[in-house]
Amino acid sequence: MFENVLVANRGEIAVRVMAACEELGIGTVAVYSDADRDAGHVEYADEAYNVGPAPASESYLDQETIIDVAERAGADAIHPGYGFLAENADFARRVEATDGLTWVGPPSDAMETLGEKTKARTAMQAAGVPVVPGTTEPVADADEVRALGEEYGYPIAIKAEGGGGGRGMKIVRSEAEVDDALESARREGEAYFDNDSVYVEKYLESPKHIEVQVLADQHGNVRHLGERDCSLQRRHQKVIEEAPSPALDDDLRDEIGEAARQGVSEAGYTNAGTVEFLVEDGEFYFMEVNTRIQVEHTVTEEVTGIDIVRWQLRVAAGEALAFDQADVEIDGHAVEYRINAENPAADFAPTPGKLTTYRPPASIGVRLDHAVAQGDEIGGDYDSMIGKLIVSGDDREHCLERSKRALEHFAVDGVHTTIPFHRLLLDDEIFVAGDHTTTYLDRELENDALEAAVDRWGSATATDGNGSTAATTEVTVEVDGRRFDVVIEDGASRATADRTETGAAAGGGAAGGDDAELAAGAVTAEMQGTILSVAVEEGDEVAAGDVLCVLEAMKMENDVVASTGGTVRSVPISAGDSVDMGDTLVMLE
Ligand code: MV4
Repeated sequence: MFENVLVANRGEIAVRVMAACEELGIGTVAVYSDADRDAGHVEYADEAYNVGPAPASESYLDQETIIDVAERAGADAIHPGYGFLAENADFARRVEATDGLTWVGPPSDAMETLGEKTKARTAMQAAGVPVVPGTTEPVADADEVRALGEEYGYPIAIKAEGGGGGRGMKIVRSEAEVDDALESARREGEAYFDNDSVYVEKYLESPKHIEVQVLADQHGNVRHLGERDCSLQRRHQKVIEEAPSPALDDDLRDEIGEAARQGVSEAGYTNAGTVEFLVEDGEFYFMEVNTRIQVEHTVTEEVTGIDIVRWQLRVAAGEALAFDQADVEIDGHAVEYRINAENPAADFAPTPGKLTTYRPPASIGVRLDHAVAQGDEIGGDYDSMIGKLIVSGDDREHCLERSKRALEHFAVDGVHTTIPFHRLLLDDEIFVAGDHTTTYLDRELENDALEAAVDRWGSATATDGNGSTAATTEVTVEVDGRRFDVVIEDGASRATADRTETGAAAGGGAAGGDDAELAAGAVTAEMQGTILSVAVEEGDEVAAGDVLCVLEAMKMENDVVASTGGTVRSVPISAGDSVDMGDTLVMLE
């Protein structure tokens, strides 16, 4: 086994790899950029080396410096994590060629073959794995594309050979669209990948994205660890992944797993990898191979009990896989939620900032892979991931119940996060039923719903993207021995509520939204409850202190009163309505 492993990555995956090293008694070497001096992975490692300025191209992607550091630190292996240099066959080759260093990943030759789309298609087809009907050679001109459209039937997809993540892919629905689509696929291929070669496939309208985890050693043993369903994507970004897939039956599951195993086996692959498929109408088609550990490997670990990163290290060191295919059992269900510093209500724009509150959930069924702590700064130099929440349960339904609990108890302030988005999805019929496909979010997700989710469940103090924050102070008060959490708007005029316990006098409580809403005159509910009565209607003139409505919450009747005078513009609630904290009760102007 290795004695000292350099982890050429940052964030949660660097810590995940170091955790596996630590358990195997291996020393750990971190690399970091100027922007990451205080990062979690640096603190976690036994030793750490600065490899350059914040831009990844000058630090985490600097091949020469990273290999120099490995030699200087006396490392005997490099683990690349995901992203950065993980799928760079040239870098793998350089590591392989350096005396005393081992690449913790597949052989560079296998990375090269499987990393290129048409080569991978050819290799898989040769191994008997079904691929989407299409060409394995680039197409010459529009006439050839039209002939293929005739052969497969429209729609077809024109894809850039170097493509990925949806870039350089054009959907063609009729013969008339061929010329324009071909031209733009070539243009994008040239712009993004320096390669204007394109090929053609039959286009599947609404497939599931299913991927199979494989592990292979250097003794010819290849095992698959079942599938993950990554169909829930937004603009080609995965947001939620799960294992097993709610869309496969056991027969299809075995068939896909076996196809993946066979495919990589014939490509001379070793270490961990993922074979991606599209699945539609009970048929599966090979898409591509990811020659690295993936973000979502965690859900497979949870349902198989197999530590994939530990095995990456063991097989790279020459050990044989110690389990047979028949030993791999899928037990229960796991879902991974990517917790990103992004504002779901603003097109998921990243919102860098300081984690003023960071209190993740714990208890049964919860795993958290992260490398941050309260008080840390989420910078803008790398991806926006704060961490990954992985929830396990006996079955999917149980897992989703636990997920609701875990997400409710995930407190983050200072930055926006994807937590409100996840909570919204857990109330979404299609997702809960497992009926979503890869096109679901982009077609069906409405911004109104996202805005409401962020209002309801988002950070009250997140920077709004313009650098300003809605300042609030939270205090806890006891009223007749009962605790209440009260949010006070700093420096803003505020709506207040007089709280009257049924039959007896009491006091305290406040209502209000954020500063922007107050400026616009929204009086919002301070807590979840039921509207008992509404005292005003549109057009009424009210004075400061007038009762607007009565909200029953926690067995108390709360008078919601106007903090300033004005005209009632709208009353979106009526008696009997249930409202959530933050919901608008009355609009004043
Ligand atoms: C497809 C497809 C349907 N038919 N190819 C998008 C990114 C690239 N890696 C492959 N992609 C697709 N290729 C054919 N022949 C649908 C997609 C696709 C998709 C695939 C996986 C996950 C999410 C997706 C979202 C939209 C489209």
